[in-house]
Amino acid sequence: MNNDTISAVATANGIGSIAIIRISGDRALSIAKKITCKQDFSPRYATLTNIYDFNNELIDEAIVIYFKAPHSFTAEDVIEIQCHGGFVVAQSILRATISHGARVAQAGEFSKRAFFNGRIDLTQAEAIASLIEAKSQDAMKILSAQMKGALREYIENIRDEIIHILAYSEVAIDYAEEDLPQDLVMQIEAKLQELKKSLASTLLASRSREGLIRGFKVAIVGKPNVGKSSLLNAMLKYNRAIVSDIAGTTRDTIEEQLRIGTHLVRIVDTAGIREANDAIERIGIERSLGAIEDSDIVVAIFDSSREADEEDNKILDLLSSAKDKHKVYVKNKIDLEQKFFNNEIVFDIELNVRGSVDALVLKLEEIMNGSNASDEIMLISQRQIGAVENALRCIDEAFEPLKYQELEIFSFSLLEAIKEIASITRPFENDEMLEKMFGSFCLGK
Ligand SMILES: Nc1nc2c(ncn2[C@@H]2O[C@H](COP(=O)(O)OP(=O)(O)O)[C@@H](O)[C@H]2O)c(=O)[nH]1
Ligand SMILES: [Mg+2]
Repeated sequence: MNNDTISAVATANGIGSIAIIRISGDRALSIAKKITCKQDFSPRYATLTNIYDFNNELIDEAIVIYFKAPHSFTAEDVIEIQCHGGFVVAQSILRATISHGARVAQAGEFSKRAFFNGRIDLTQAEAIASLIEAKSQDAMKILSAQMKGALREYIENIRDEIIHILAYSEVAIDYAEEDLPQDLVMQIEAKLQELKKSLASTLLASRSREGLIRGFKVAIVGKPNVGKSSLLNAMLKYNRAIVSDIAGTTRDTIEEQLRIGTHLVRIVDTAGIREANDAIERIGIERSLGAIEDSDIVVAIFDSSREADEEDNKILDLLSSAKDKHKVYVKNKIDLEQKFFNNEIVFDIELNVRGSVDALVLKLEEIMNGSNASDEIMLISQRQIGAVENALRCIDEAFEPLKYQELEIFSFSLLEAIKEIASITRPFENDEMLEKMFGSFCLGK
């Protein structure tokens, strides 16, 4: 049990009608009594009470709720104070709790205590952290299911299945003269294939739905003067970027946020990609290439009023090397005389940016919705993805020794796979990783 008591303002820093201060630890209740001058609090009851500072001067009238250990988020004694919002009140109450012996919590420290006290596992902690930053309703659905333990259940189920197989192998090793019966070997092999398939499809689904969690990023790319900035402006419905017929007008990337359907999307207008002599333009072009790299969806625009040339082909090459991105090919300026012919391109959308861009917006929405596959199990962090990749490798390595009945090696590979899988929910020992993970949390969460 941690014997120091932590305190933090749990709500965002800004103007709002209420703010919440959270205190957790052995002294939470006694601090609450001191700052309210109350004799006691009943667990789970909301009490309207005055709050006083260290010199007994009134700070605010607030609601205090006592969550008695272990029935609280951290499994410790927790006090929540709902006071008036704004910049001053919550900070004054925080100071009062500190003057009575609490210490200011570090980022993520409440969640960290919840983890160490066994209230939540790491998938749940990560889901809470991501839920706070969720960019779409679909993301919210997945994350709230994971907060309730959906991913943990899936992962623990896989872990148990491997442990089960390991048990057979260990028994056979103990009775060294005997090989595993052939039909059992086949059953184990089939089971391992099944687990492998399940993990691989979760991995694939998670990768293609990455944008769902952190928000989709759309990069608009193309040669200079094809209408990229005009498209950004049309989507935003105001003139954000400078549009001109001078090639090379947009020299830097411009990023804006936009709501499409239920998604909050970051959309990036880029400098036109061409061979440039100008140093600044070249830097802009480098950034355009970076924007493709960072994006989930690339919108590639071509100007249909000009003849196709070598530079269009270069852009096509560039796009074909960006393999794991969704790509949308747009033919622009269809209001002008058509001179662009290139058999390699199958256009998804044809438009005149000065008219309506609704068709493109619909197409983007379709792609983003399509990323929301039916099953809701999804790995939501690089940490989780890395562990599943490692586990898959260990499972792969297990097939060969199984075939030749080298059971010690087989067991070793399974054990490694189990460790990797277990690390997703509750690693055995890895303080450094935990510090890093919880450090990225917000205060008071
Ligand atoms: N007629 C016509 N002109 C367009 C269309 N889209 C863009 N333009 C014009 O093409 C020029 C270049 O547009 P801009 O958006 O700056 O291109 P960017 O360099 O790709 O960002 C400007 O003069 C625009 O007004 C279109 O669909 N039809
Ligand atoms: Mg531009």
